Amino acid sequence: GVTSAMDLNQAWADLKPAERENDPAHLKTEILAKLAYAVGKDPVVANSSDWLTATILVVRDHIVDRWMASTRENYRAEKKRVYYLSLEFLIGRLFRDAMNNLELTSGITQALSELDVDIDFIRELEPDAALGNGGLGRLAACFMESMATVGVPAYGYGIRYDNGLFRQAIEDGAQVEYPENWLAFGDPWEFPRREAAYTIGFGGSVEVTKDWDGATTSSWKPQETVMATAYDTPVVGWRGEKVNTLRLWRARPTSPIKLDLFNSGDHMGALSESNRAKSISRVLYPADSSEAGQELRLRQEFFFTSASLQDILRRHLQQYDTLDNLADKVAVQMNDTHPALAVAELMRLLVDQHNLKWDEAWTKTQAVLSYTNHTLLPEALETWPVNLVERMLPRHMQIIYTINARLLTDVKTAGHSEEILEKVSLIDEHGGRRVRMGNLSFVGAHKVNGVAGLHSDLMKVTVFKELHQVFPDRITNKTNGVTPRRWLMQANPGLTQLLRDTIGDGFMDNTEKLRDLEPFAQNPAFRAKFAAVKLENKTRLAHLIHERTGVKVDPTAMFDIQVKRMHEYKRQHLNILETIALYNAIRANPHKNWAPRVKVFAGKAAASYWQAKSIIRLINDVGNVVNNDSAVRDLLKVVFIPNYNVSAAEVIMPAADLSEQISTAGLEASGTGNMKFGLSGALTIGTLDGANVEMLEHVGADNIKIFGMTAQEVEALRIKGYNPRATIEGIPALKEVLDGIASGIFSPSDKNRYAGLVDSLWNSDHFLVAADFEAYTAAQREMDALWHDQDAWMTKAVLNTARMGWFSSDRTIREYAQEIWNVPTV
Ligand code: GL9
Repeated sequence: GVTSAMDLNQAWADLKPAERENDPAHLKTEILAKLAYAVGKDPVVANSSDWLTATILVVRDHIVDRWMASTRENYRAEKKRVYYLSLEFLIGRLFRDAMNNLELTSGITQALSELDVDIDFIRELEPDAALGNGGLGRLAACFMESMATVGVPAYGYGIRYDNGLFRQAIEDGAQVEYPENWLAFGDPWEFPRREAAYTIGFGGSVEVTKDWDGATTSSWKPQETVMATAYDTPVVGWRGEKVNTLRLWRARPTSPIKLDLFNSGDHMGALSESNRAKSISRVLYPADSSEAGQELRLRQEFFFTSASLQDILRRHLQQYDTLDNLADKVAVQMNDTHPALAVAELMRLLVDQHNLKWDEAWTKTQAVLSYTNHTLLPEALETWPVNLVERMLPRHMQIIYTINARLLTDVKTAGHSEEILEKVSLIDEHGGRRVRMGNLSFVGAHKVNGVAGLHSDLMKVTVFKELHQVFPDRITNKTNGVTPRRWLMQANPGLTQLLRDTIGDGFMDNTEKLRDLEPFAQNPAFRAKFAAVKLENKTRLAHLIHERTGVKVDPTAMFDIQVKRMHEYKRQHLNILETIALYNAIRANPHKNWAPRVKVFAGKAAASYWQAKSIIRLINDVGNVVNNDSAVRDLLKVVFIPNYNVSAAEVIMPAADLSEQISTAGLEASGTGNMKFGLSGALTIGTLDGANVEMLEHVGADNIKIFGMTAQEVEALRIKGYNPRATIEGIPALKEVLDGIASGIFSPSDKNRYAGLVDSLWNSDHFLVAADFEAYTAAQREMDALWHDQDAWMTKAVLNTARMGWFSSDRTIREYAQEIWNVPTV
């Protein structure tokens, strides 16, 4: 009989992914069909972008069937859903990721090659979706992929920024920012959802009505409204078993143009309201661990939080028709305090719109919400002026006051002191009243987590000391992880193949199986293959470096790499100062047995962060001098790769011999680059900070170089009083470096260029660069010695790969699922 399209689709979806057609001939037909009917091009005239779009649409079709099946199954089985609210999703490119997870890579590569299309060439044409700043946003992207992989039904909710993180260029050695435009030619992955649209209010007043029994109902009458409309991107898990949704909101005006104004000749006025609405989803704030402060940022935060919660309640009510079981079916994770208004907004929706009693609403709110803290840096802890919140969100401010009044009463009743009361309060009363978003998140959540063991411990004695005393069971640790699909299988195909040939495919489904590699660390033949893969990856990076900076580097030298956002606490300046000291030492003693090194840096600085920009410029200026000094020959090269992003990281991580993780102890909450490097067999030189502490536990002290002050020692030194001047005077090599910089050796045309940077080290050195300088130098010389024993180096490198399996984000997500969300995993 006749087989319907539905039946065919069903048959297709029922097949196991491994059995599914990865047949090049079939895929070729599909690609040609897309090229003609979706892109509108004849193969004869199609350009590379056309082929990429056509191929992406084919891959997308393969995802869609599984996406619908997943969604249908979650609904049918009445599964609890997890909602990950994040202002940032740093997803990067999706083509290779989706293809890999569907196991279509070989088929598509072959199909394209038969069509005379080079997959590696068109792959690079996909824009890198940079809807995030750094670690926090990339973590959200890894989590989305892992939630799909371990079978947690999940939605990511965020903002569909027109412009992601700025593009960084280096001009004359300095960072210059250019707007980024990832949507210029549309996004083939996304599905606009016209039907999913919500009204978001701002400003106005609160109306109170008295019911017949004297109870009051509050109702917010916003003065301004904007529309949030949804764009969905499917997120496919490993082996294509489950597909979740990333739902990003775009801001649109409720009325696109005021026609009366337009007709009366006020063309600008007619559009101003529309522009005000659209500006909410216009651009990602390029603020790295620092407070954005502006009103537009608070509007963004409320906009996506409110749209997401309205969507969540709508979906829940449509399925269950009651809110009684809300906490059994819904878990909402607040990624940092950016969605902290969820506490007040969920209360408002439950109490004002769904008529729940306060206590019942509060119980549900706490049971649904949980909060992840990502930093202890005081400047990054969000607070908003009470008068701003009052003006923009009058009803939310009332709710926050009520939560606070009840909180303070409870805490007082429990016998806590005035001093504790003042610290747990949601309002900071010092110097202009402000709402503490961290406290609001903590109080509204049933669990609060840090992102590495040390970080979670420090939370209990610093930012949340008093709240932890009052609620001792609330803080828990969830050490970060990274997805091995992107950071091992896709970024490092050479190593992946070697691993499969050596220990079989088990590690691809469970990275703990990488442990099977341990015995091979002692096997010279295996080490040689491992070293060959590393060399191939370094050669690839050497090409990228040459292409982007014009500098030629030798792939057989040690690749010593520090890539991450530019920030004083991460201490790129410690690295470059030590590099200059090494340069001085090589010049003084050119024929010593130095280990040839390529020092690689990359990372963006917030546009207004002068000190960070100054460090970028110094790195470039130093590179200019060192790379052109024939006296150092090829013993030292210094390069700064412009425009660090996810795609660059995919080339950089697998090519490192040495990974720099040298933050002032106690300040890097976790770090995740450290894990990506380690997985690809880089040795780490680092402080006992963030997840480095746990990396030490997993790889063993012989296989990681830890140096410098501990977090405790840092604190003790600060209490005792740190004297940078005396410290620098006591380290002649460091003094020589600083004097050299100050005298303009690296900036002959502008001798004062680094006065600010150098002075701040002499006078305050808040991040203890001088205090750790000697320990860092000694650790680096140990790495030199080890480099000369390549067998010993490679043994440690192999053991790093073998023992990094625990740092898979699958493990992290399983922990969240079990201990915070109460959802099963597969
Ligand atoms: C960060 C921390 O600084 C990192 O140590 C941590 O690994 C990540 C993810 O938990 O979160 N917090 C933070 O604000 N950023 C982080 O990277 N900053 C950016 O994302 C730029």
